[in-house]
Amino acid sequence: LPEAPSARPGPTAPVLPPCPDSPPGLVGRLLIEFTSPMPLERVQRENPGVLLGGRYTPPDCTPAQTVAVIIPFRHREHHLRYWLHYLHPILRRQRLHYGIYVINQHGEDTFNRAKLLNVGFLEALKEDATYDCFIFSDVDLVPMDDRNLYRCGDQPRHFAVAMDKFGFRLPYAGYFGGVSGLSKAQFLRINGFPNEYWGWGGEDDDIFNRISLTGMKISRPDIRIGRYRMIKHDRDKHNEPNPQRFTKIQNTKLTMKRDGIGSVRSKPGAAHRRAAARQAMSEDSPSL
Ligand code: UDH
Repeated sequence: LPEAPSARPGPTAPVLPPCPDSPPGLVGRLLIEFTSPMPLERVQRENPGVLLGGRYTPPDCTPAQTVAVIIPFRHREHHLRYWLHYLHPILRRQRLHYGIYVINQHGEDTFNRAKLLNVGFLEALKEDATYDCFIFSDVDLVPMDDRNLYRCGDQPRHFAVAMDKFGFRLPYAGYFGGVSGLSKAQFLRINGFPNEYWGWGGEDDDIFNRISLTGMKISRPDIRIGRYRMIKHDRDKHNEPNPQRFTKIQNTKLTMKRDGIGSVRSKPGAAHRRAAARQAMSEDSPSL
């Protein structure tokens, strides 16, 4: 892939008009299927405008936001190929200025989805400090309608409201799993995501609690538009249901101040990331 140019146009670059609020080239409902294998070469060939690092900028307008899409990941290469195949064209039609960050958990310890998402937030900002919208997406979820716009608003956004595996409806009113989006300020306001949910389940409810406890409300697309196909899979190894999840989600109010983006520990560069988190928090969130 070609290398990404610097994030901002140089002084001689023409000033492009703002991208329209409703992108004109959307097609609506999409046919999504996962039958034939998806070679990465095909994804690359069909998305020539996408630059190294999975980055894209519309050629003809200036988007209002810079969007980092963060994917928690381990051993799901063939899901990732489908995801890239479907999502790049959708995000392009939505006229987004975006970058994709696949955050791989190294080794075979118990999976920790929310902590990977925290790491993704910090890694994306380390690469480009202008990111102001963060979309957190499971690797096996593909939107069935490109009018489900991957952008941030004045409240945290839940995108995956109608998944095929839940019969195209919300499984419960407070569901915030699958695909969600927060602006940088919203993310920092809730001290990011919890780092202490090991194994499957509960972390999305903890995030929902954080949002409610800080006085924000979830925004969602219409159920006819927020439809998703999930790539079928068996339960992964080393991601067994977390038996502590029920007790932990009772305690978000107590834990969210000490456990979050301000306390992520990972290798390498953990100290650097903590410094970046502290700096980001002091710039955007004086209340935390
Ligand atoms: N993930 C990985 N690798 C893993 C575990 C999880 O990449 O080993 C990521 C991936 O992005 C995935 C997300 O974390 O989409 C959420 O994990 P999940 O897909 O296991 O969660 P979900 O609730 O599935 O979708 C639960 C298990 C379903 C078993 C169904 C058996 N028929």
